[in-house]
Amino acid sequence: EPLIPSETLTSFHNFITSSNCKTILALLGAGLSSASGLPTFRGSGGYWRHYNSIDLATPDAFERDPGLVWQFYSYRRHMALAAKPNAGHQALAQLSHNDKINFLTITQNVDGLSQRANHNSQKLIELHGSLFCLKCTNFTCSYRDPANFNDPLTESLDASSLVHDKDNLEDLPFLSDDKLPHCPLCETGLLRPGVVWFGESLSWVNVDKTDEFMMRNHVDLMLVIGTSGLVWPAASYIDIVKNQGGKVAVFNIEKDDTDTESWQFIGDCSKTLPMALK
Ligand code: BJW
Repeated sequence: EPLIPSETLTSFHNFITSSNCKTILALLGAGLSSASGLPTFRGSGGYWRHYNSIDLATPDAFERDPGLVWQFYSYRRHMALAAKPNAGHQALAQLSHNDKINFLTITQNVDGLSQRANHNSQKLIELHGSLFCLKCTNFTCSYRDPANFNDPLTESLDASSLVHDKDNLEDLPFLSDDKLPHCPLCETGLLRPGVVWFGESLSWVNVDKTDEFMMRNHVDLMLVIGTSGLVWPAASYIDIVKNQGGKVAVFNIEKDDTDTESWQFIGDCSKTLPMALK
């Protein structure tokens, strides 16, 4: 059990239940799903086999070796489908159904675990897309499948052989394009995961929805959950809230010594979130 000082819990409870706390924005990162067994991006868990996850999450990597990147994402789809939402996802989902609070969750996670915890879908933005969305890479084709849960996607992408073992230096099989999923609409384009890679634009619909929420409401409280806060523009929302005088509560397994937050809940957020939101 994480040890949260009782003053922290009390002052947080007092604020969140007060009439000064009408609007809450939550920003989620990989740390929230780590208690569900899914690896984070940075730190010791950030490797898939001997590849750095960050290096595989780029358009360059896909262009260079789509078979390798597809094997990485097939493994991630398989793992996410096998994982279960944890008590942290559930506590947030519960908050999302509280009609007395103006609430929005921006998740950077692509694993679908918030949805499966029954988070209010009107109040959930998947800023970095979804593992279960497929898009055609052909610029002239608009094909998009927002919810494809097939596992495996093709015979060659059977994830049961794609283990997460950072010491595994054994080469993966090279997969030529004909072994990878193709677009059913244009029939020529390779499909790709519908996630946002580095250097790519986020969906304007998602960015606009977030901006609108922040413009229309004064965010009284922001919950920053299991994220390193390094990736833009997700991280910029924290500064916007701070600059507007909103309070920030950070839920992270690591202590932030440069802390200027209103509250810091140090520990596994699948435990600290339910304690704080109880
Ligand atoms: C626990 C825990 C437990 C562990 N309990 N805690 C301006 C300034 C600087 C840079 C840029 C800039 N503009 C653009 C850039 C470039 C780039 C960027 O931000 N680079 C920085 C790294 C410097 N940004 C982009 O390229 C973005 N695109 C863009 O800006 O386009 C312009 C545009 C903007 C707006 C509209 C239109 C156009 C795109 C960024 C896409 C990021 N994509 C990825 C991959 C997604 C697909 C996939 O999943 O494979 O998203 S990268 C990766 O990082 C993934 C994550 O969502 C994201 C954030 O990581 P996260 O979630 O924070 O995870 P970790 O591992 O970093 O941290 C885990 C945390 O949890 C740690 O703190 C742990 O301590 C903690 N933890 N266990 C509580 N149990």
